[in-house]
Amino acid sequence: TDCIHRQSSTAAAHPRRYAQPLLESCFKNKALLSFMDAVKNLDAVDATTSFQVKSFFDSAPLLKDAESISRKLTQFIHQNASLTGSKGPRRVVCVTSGGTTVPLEQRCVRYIDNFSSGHRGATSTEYFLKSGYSVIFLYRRGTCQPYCRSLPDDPLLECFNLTSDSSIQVLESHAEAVKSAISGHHDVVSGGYLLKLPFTTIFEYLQILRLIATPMKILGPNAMFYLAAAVSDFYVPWESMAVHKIQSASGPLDMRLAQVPKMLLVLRKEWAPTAFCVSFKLETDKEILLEKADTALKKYKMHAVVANELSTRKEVVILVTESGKVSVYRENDLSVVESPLIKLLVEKHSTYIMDPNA
Ligand code: 9Z3
Repeated sequence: TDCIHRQSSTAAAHPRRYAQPLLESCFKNKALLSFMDAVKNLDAVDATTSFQVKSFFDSAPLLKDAESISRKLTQFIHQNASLTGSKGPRRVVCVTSGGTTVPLEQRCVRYIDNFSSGHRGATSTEYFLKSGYSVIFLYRRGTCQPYCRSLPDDPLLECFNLTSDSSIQVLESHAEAVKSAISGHHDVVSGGYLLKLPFTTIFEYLQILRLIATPMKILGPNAMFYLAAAVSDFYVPWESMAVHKIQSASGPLDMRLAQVPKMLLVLRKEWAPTAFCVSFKLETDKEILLEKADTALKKYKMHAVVANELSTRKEVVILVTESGKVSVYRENDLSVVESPLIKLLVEKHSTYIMDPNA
């Protein structure tokens, strides 16, 4: 491209003499050719996004335990891919849950966070498992876990008691919740149907998501991505981040955040081209919610987008697909909106599996 820039300014001054050689050198330039290929294929990830995605991963801090995560994933996916139930091969869904943090210092003392409790991801995981899916639960450390919804915030201190002979007793008031948490969790973990992978930062989240997508490819259309995590839109690139704790003595903090590259289209087109992909759209202004969800559906080629508003997210969500918009409500105060939502998505996934190219 340097060469093209240099030649194009000279060529601008002498158009006839330089036009032909300039064109030839353009077509010999591999970067330009691959850019033109990308432009020809409008469905593909554009060159700018590809470049931003590459820079994001190249400069991200190395993922600790990448090898052991990959090993666990390969084993989990191969084991589940060999299972067949009454409805055909076992389906596997990657559920992402909770919010990503954005560190402000490499030796991190401070970070930017968001509100997400992980309730949506944890509850959805339970309903996917109930529907016969195996689940890779990619969750933010410390957020809500599957089967723990009915437990108090501090289960150890609030559910259990020490008796006079030093044995542990479950308080009667929490006995049912503890029993169902233990048995629900035990069944799916011992059956090999649930794999939990934790993340904290945006760097860990996106690196693990990419690691998950690669072995998921062998599942073809039986794979699903259900992206409920609240992912940071802005971050501090690792190489421009302060190494040590930022000092307050230096005065007010002036900081420029870069945009996190939009990975949804990359996931859909490159990492997991045959999987059924569901993303979430969150807004606080309901006037723009549906328009934004529609844009996400088209721009990132999602199979479905779940639109939700911050204040009503536990009561209603709107499922946006190419065939229209459906409002999904929880049945009553004791039920959860994830129950009808997952039922609907499982139906859509079944239709997709029958004809992925429809
Ligand atoms: C969601 O919209 C989830 O439903 C919530 C769930 C985060 C609202 P909780 O964890 O809340 O149960 O407390 N997740 C996606 C949010 C998001 O970051 N979406 C991006 C966007 O809106 C697209 S990936 O731009």
